[in-house]
Amino acid sequence: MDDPAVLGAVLSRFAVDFTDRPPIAPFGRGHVNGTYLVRTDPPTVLQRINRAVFPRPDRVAENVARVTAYLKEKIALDGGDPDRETLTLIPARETGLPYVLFDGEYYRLTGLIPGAESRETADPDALCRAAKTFGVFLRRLGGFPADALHEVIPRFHDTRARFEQLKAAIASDPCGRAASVRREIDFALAREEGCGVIVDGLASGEIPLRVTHNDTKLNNFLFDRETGECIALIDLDTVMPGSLLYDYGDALRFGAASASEEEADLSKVFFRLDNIAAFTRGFLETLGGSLTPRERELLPCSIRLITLECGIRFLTDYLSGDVYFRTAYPAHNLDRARNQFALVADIEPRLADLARLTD
Ligand code: GN1
Ligand code: MG
Repeated sequence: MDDPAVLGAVLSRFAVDFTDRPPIAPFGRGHVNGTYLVRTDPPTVLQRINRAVFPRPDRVAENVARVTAYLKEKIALDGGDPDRETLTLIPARETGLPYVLFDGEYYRLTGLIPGAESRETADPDALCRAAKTFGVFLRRLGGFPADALHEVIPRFHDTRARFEQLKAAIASDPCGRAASVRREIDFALAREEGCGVIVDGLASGEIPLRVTHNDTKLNNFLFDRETGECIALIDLDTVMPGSLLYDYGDALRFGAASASEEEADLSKVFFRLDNIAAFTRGFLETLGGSLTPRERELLPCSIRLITLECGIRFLTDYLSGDVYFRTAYPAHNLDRARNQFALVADIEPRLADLARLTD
């Protein structure tokens, strides 16, 4: 946890009123930023943006400010509730900027959406609702000018580049861990062929470049605690031009898994086809009409590809000494990589079945 005195001082720089200094406690399950729930009235969420992951946190905050302003207009036009269906950034009191720079670190404050919860697992109905929220999110961003966005992490979902980063980590092996994870390395390297299918499609124009979310794991969706309705897709740090295939696949990588990304008992880790089917139904209902034939064709492969990519990123970070994802124990990233590779192995023989869902 960050120093509470620092967090308190940071909080006082945002345009939020409180009398007694409100309690601040760790919040959520993100692997990257420091996230805190602040008991202001109404409650807010304070985040320290991870500088190692985002070299220009000011640009991350600017992107989020632009995207949320745009979404709020669209939500209002749709007759929705702009305070509930996307994030609301609270500006800094003096500068009006969507972040506070304090002692070299960047912080931002957002309103907590009332009555909402995030989930680590979901049943098919909830996934279908999440898919519709995702489809509406992409549709609302359909006219957003892509050149108004900073590319906060270049080549974020470029699976070929992720393989190169893995190979570099194997070659430099800074922690001497490579020899002990030969099996996982071999699993990944055996799957390099074809890993550029989405990036190549983007380059050739067969797959349209859209403004996408890029981190659609289930716990970035908010559900109404009472009704179970899916309200919003949050964590907008990585909204950048990309392919919706990575978003579709990533939502299922996490949401259709039988167990969490943190599960180390691999006998519990597999894909639930009912979850994949339900999400796909909601997704196609909302967005199906705007997919190109190539996008539709690649939907099943995208689940496998993003899961492989995520496993590769965890393995690369394990080899590199756990410098990117927050870890709770020494083999944490290795366990996460094994978990993702178990999902890949599970889905590979079932890709033909999945093709039937998207025909
Ligand atoms: C990170 O920060 P968080 O937990 O929302 C990562 C995603 C990974 C995810 C794996 C900026 O997301 O790309 O899929 O962990 N975000 C970044 O859980 O790298
Ligand atoms: Mg994120």
